[in-house]
Amino acid sequence: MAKYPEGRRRTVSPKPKGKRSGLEDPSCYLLRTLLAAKPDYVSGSVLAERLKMTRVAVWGRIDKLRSQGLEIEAARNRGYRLEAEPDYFNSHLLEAWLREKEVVCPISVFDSLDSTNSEAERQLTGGRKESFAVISSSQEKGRGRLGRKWHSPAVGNLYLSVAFRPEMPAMRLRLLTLWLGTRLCNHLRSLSGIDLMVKWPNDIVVDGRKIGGMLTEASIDPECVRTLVFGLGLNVNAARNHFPKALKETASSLKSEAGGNFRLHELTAGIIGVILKGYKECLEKLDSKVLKKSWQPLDALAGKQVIAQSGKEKVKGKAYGIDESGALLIKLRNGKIRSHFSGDVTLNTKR
Ligand code: BT5
Repeated sequence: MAKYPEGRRRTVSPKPKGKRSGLEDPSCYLLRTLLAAKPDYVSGSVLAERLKMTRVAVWGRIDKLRSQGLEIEAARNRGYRLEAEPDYFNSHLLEAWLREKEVVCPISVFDSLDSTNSEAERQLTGGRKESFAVISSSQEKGRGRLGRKWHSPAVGNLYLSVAFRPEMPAMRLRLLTLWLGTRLCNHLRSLSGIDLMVKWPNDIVVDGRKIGGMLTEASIDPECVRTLVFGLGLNVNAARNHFPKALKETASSLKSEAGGNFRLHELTAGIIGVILKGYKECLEKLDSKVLKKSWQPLDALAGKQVIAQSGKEKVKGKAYGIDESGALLIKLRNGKIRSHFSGDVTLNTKR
């Protein structure tokens, strides 16, 4: 449970951002009102007036939200206050945070799925047209690249996919993952204070431990990207003992690094905003020089001895940043620079 700070008494409750549209679910508006007042209480009569319902109906809504895991305190003569949010996704609270942050994106929220990327693909195949996001509190078949698994237990982590129909040249795909990697890394650095870095091509790491992984999947026809699913797995509130033995030394979470829980819904709404903005930038105006410049200060491999593997080919040398196509540059012993376009890179510790 991520707690909200303690409150005090205030007579006028601030209103949530923006007007309430007819389409907004009353529970979402109720939560937005509590969030806007944070850390103070909002009286039952103010809620009743704003939601245009009776105090008894407000109480009924609050009770339902409580049964979904939200800790809403009721105090005599003060009203209601959101105390804490659960470590699994609640669609009303996520919607409330998206609206608070003015992020517009339809979202499907699940307790459990095979894979959020697979669900996004199914919805695209089913004809869904506009961009949308899929979130699940856990995944049974979370996947990484090259048929690898993404460990996805229900422990307050983020498993997210955002689907687009971009009509963009296939060449831009590699740039998109790298660009979103830098945008997400910078965003998470500023809100967590952790020195996160990007590891080519799709990892978010700290001191060599992996905190997040990105998986971009697309249908291409023949030069143009038709549908695109950007998947992000981010270890948010997982504790060390939530990782299997094989990942204990190589994986970490925001919570383990920062030493405290993160509010999953607020964090997720911000991340979706960053992905939508970064995607638009990539589609409309991303210049590869700008990408190189953003990548450089975050590059976890820069100047390190690495082994890059693509299929059967192995290349050893010093990582030298990325080129304008997004390929990893490796300086060989003989001084020549090689571009590495796909596959894996590991640190070469035996030299
Ligand atoms: C990735 O693949 O890093 C991309 C992972 C993308 C996962 C998201 S979750 C939402 C969406 N839906 C999906 O089904 N997938 C996406 P790759 O570079 O291949 O790295 C996979 C490797 O990371 C594994 O072989 C493990 O070594 C390691 N790993 C697996 N789970 C991990 C975790 N939770 N934290 C840290 N490392 C992990």
